[in-house]
Amino acid sequence: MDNFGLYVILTRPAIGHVAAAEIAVRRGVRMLQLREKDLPDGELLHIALQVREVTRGTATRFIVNDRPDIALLSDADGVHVGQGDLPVADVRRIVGEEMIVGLSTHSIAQATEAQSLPGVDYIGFGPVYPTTTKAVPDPVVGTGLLGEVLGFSHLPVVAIGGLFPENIGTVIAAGARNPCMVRYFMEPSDPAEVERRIAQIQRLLD
Ligand code: TZP
Ligand code: MG
Repeated sequence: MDNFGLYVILTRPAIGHVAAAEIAVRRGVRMLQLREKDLPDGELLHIALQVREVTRGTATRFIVNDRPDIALLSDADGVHVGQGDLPVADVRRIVGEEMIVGLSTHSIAQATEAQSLPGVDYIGFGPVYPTTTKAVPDPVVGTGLLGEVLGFSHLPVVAIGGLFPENIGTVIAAGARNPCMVRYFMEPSDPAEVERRIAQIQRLLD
């Protein structure tokens, strides 16, 4: 698939999932992931269905983290898995050929392996900088390794981890076209501020 620009992840948005999804759609965000690891399954599915309705028929593709079952049940556009989740080949057996499948990678070896894994549409690479969003983060990769991966990857690369306005310039300078920020977008309790922050980063990617 082609580069898609800013990748937004919904994790405990202070303004709520629906409001945050509505802003992403309004801003033309192309990739929107629901990533909630601590919710009961029924609640997760309920939110996924809501985000699906907000994004349906828009330019915003809806991706579910970790859970091919929830992705299928909510009619999502894709599913994103990590190194400790079901292998991509088995994810594909569940979701079929049409769904987008993303894979998190955290080292040159993993990013290299992902290039030749059938069924991977894009990769995540990080954490670029230290993050508190992940319970047990992998070692920081830094912009040096990110630049290497961007140099050889034929798949879009989502640069993630510890990105804020203060350091986003370093990943853009390394060649990143699809950065992702979780805390920066999810923490404001004012919807207008969330929208301002998304627009601010989008402008840097134009
Ligand atoms: N994968 C690698 S770092 C990360 C994930 C899901 C969390 C990034 O969150 P933040 O708040 O942008 O550092
Ligand atoms: Mg996962």
